[in-house]
Amino acid sequence: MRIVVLTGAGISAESGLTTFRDSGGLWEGHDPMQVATPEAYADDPGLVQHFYDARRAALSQVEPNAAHHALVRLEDALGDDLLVVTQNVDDLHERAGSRRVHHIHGRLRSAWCTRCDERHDWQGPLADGPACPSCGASGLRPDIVWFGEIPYGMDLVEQALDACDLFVSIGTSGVVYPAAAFVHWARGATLELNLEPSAGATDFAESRRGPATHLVPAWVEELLA
Ligand code: BV8
Repeated sequence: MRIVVLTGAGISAESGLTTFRDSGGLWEGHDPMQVATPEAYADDPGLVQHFYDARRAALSQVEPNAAHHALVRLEDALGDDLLVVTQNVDDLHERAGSRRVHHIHGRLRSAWCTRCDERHDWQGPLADGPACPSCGASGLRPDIVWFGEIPYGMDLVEQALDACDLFVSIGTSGVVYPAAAFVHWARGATLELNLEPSAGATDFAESRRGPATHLVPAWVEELLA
């Protein structure tokens, strides 16, 4: 069975990473148009860099949870028949052991040079304008897809959704496109695992409610039984 799993901030919530739209979420403290658009970066790069430096630093305070680990067990069983497509910019899937993970909205622990277009794994801050390891210029921006920018690897995602037997959406509110449209692009069966109904809940053949650390291990055990 070929499965595509889409994850959102909800799968990392129980690891201690704030989601965007839930109460006390990231977008309560920050206007996304002020910190997550190329225009915002042009207007006030310092504000944007500090926003992402803080989130990058927070990654060392958290660990993958039972939902991330359950998807690793599923990958061990399905191999290349499983693809995890994540909207998340954290690295908890990889730190749990997932190998086939595609970040459509980029990664916090990566810096992108706006001068030489090279990308570099990056752990520390960017606000102090460090030199690019390739070209030496101080033009490094967060390797994040902002609103108005094209998500990464959409061809790969479209092909996987067109060929899948099952599409599963975990921990996402379904309000940001094109990710929110994947349920319509998926050829196979569709299942949503979420704490609350997402904006596209009625588009799924089946929806289960609850925390990811309960729903995902139970679903994986059921599938592998
Ligand atoms: C593009 C990186 C062209 C940054 C992000 C008008 C109509 C339709 C679309 C548009 C429009 N105007 C503009 C657009 C396009 C825009 C868009 O969709 N805007 C929205 C706001 C209307 N999209 C874009 O600009 C995209 N680019 O369209 O380019 C194109 C199109 C097609 C093909 C090629 C090119 C680029 C969007 C990417 C922006 N960057 N992230 C950063 O991280 O700072 S988006 C960001 O928000 C996330 O990555 C994610 O994608 C999105 C939503 O977040 P979620 O992950 O869903 O988190 P949220 O907090 O919202 O929800 C959490 C959910 O989890 C909830 O449902 C909750 O119930 C659940 N939950 C909570 N705890 C748990 C849980 N579930 C289980 N267990 C728990 N414990």
